[in-house]
Amino acid sequence: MDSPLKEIYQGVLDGDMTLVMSSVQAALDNKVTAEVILKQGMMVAMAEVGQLFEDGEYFVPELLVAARAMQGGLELLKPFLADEDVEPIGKVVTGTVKGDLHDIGKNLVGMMLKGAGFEVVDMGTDVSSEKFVEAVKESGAQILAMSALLTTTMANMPDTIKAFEDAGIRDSVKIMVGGAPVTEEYAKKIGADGYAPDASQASKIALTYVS
Ligand code: B1M
Repeated sequence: MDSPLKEIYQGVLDGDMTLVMSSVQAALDNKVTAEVILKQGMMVAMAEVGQLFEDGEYFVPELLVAARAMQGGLELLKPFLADEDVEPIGKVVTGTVKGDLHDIGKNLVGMMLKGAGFEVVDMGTDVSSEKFVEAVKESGAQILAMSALLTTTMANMPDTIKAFEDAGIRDSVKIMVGGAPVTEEYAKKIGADGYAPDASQASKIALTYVS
């Protein structure tokens, strides 16, 4: 790993936002692409943070500072991933399902969707089925992209799909799902229209819904 990437990795692992931000800037200055910084620096580090948590070496405070450090780095990458100055080709409502506070992956999905030309209505985290329905109705979005990071909260995805059916608007919106515990098989089982394993796939699939 090159030096700025090593520092980004170490910074996320240590929850050192200052180090992450300065090394992301250094990598960008050295013409390292946002994609490489993200995939080879930050995401590898976050996977390691998750492993250390599973092994009982890290606890929730370490997860929190690692997440804060990663968000700091992402802010610097945002202009390279999301283009805010283009006429939107469609509207997507994004959000993390009820009971779930993880938002880094969902934010990345939002950035890539913006980069692909979509307007994004971000509902944040811990979003109830009713709120998702309301947001799609109010915004007129063609697509809903839901995220879940916990095996316990992914069960709120089918509940949300049912809420769209109950509201009589299921056929007017494409529903995509994603997040670490979510699989293609699960997406099919719950009646979602699409599944994306990562943010760039999510934007590619969303494009097929508006073309
Ligand atoms: Co939590 N956490 N966490 N956590 N956390 C996980 C998810 C966990 C796997 C860690 C572990 O045990 N190894 C585990 C879940 C186990 C399970 O359910 N099977 C876990 C746990 C247990 C918990 C708590 C219960 C811990 C506790 O309190 N005892 C608690 C739950 C709180 C809650 O939500 N109610 C908790 C809390 C937290 C923090 C708040 C401290 C923090 C989140 C901060 C934040 O997000 N602002 C946190 C973190 C940081 C993690 C890990 C370490 C990292 C998650 C992350 O940001 N990854 C995580 C371990 C891991 O994932 N390895 C873990 C980076 C991100 C870029 O990846 O979100 O997967 P990801 O997104 C990917 C894809 O999944 C996809 O695209 C992205 C990449 O391009 N994607 C989508 C995501 N959403 C999509 C939506 C789409 C499409 C694609 O729509 C179409």
